[in-house]
Amino acid sequence: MKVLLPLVALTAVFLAISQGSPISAENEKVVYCYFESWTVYRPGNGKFDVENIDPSLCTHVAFTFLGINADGTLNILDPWESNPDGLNGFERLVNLKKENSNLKILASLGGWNEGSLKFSTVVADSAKRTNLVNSVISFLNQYGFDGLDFDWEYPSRRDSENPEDKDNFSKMLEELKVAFIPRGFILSAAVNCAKVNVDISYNVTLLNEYLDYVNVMCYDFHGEFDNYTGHHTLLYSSPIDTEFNNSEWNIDDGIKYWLASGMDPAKMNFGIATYARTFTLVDSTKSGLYEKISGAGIPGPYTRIAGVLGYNEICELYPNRTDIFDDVQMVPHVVIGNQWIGYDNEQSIGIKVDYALNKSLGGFMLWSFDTDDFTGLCGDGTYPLTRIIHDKLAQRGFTLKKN
Ligand SMILES: *[C@@H]1O[C@H](CO)[C@@H](O)[C@H](O)[C@H]1NC(C)=O
Ligand SMILES: *[C@@H]1O[C@H](CO)[C@@H](O)[C@H](O)[C@H]1NC(C)=O
Ligand SMILES: *[C@@H]1O[C@H](CO)[C@@H](O)[C@H](O)[C@H]1NC(C)=O
Ligand SMILES: *[C@@H]1O[C@H](CO)[C@@H](O)[C@H](O)[C@H]1NC(C)=O
Ligand SMILES: *[C@@H]1O[C@H](CO)[C@@H](O)[C@H](O)[C@H]1NC(C)=O
Ligand SMILES: CC(=O)N[C@H]1CO[C@H](CO)[C@@H](O)[C@@H]1O
Repeated sequence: MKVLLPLVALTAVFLAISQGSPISAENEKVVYCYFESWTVYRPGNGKFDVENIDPSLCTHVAFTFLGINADGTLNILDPWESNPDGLNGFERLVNLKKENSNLKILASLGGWNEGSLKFSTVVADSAKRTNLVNSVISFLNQYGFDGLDFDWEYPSRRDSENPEDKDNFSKMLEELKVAFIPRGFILSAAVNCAKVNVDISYNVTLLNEYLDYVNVMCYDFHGEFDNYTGHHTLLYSSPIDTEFNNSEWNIDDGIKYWLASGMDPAKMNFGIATYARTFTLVDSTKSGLYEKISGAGIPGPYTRIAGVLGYNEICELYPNRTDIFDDVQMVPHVVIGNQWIGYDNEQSIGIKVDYALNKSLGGFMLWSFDTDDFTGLCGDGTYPLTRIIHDKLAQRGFTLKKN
């Protein structure tokens, strides 16, 4: 297989496919759902498996995560969950297409735990890049997936501060795209939302050229990794953010910067979080923003990670909670004893959906639908948060993208 086409040929291929371009019609929107494969090991009501996915609620489902080996080949991180001699997760996932022929199934490579350095090493080396392209193509063909989602967190950051990551990542995506075009595979990436991080990690012009979608991770702005309370999905900054020199540390500034940098709005999926970031307050009577914390909030029964709670855990643990809605940041939090819980409810998701539609974005990404109330135990039906997206789309005259 010849991977490296000259640029002229690449341009010609792009022109040739512009007719069947993956970009949605104006009134069609994407709902791109991430499936966290490790949720099959969650206990009790939190256990989420492939069959819990409602394929009618998504246009795309991405399996998370595949890893990467030092030579650039793919690494199946949990062969027991994925393979036919175990739980056969890949095949069962692809079988969802039988229930919704419009559904596309992608495999997501990377994620937080895979780190940054391994990717930095692979994309810097032409032979390793070729290994990755070949390994991805053979994986997609073998399991019947429709494409790859590249989730490198993050080029030129964390355990790799190599400034060349950014350009090498573009090169990697170009080579994947060239190999994908004749095969009809989809190429997306999950990207950081924060304005100050965009130029460090991404050449937006080139990402816009090579990617079918960018899934903008509009979350994790604050968390127990700070030493104070803050909302992780704040849409806008409030005056106190300005006081703490965080006036551009919010979703709105990030989305506007992606757009100003040249990303086609039709390719952007606005990331909606169905989980909270939580804190333990030093003094439960001091529960505003930027108040002292002693650490992460207590873990939930299903996600079992300090500092995080799924919406399903919040609504089950605290059915009588009172949301405190910040009318400037446009997000709710609850305070229960010394626990400070910043999350999204039906109101704040509705506002975010309107925001994204007002900006003509191509659709929405969900991280993740296994922490929505997928069982409907909390009394608002199954997937109450995900359904807000669908209700809003219908109200405003949009339909789901036809793949
Ligand atoms: C992106 O890459 C192109 C082509 O290499 C280059 O001309 C441009 O300056 C780069 N932009 C940024 C912001 O790095
Ligand atoms: C914000 O930045 C200004 C100017 O650099 C500095 O004087 C001030 O201490 C900073 N405030 C906080 C809360 O960090
Ligand atoms: C957090 O840490 C910074 C730097 O050590 C300090 O200036 C600030 O006062 C701390 N904030 C809180 C709320 O404890
Ligand atoms: C929530 O309120 C209902 C109705 O008032 C009550 O029956 C229930 O015990 C409360 N649940 C909790 C966990 O406080
Ligand atoms: C979206 O646009 C409508 C109509 O202009 C406006 O009323 C609404 O406030 C906007 N919402 C957001 C979140 O931008
Ligand atoms: C294709 C490309 O841009 N390759 C560069 C990747 O990074 C290394 C250094 O880490 C450069 O030497 C390459 O030119």
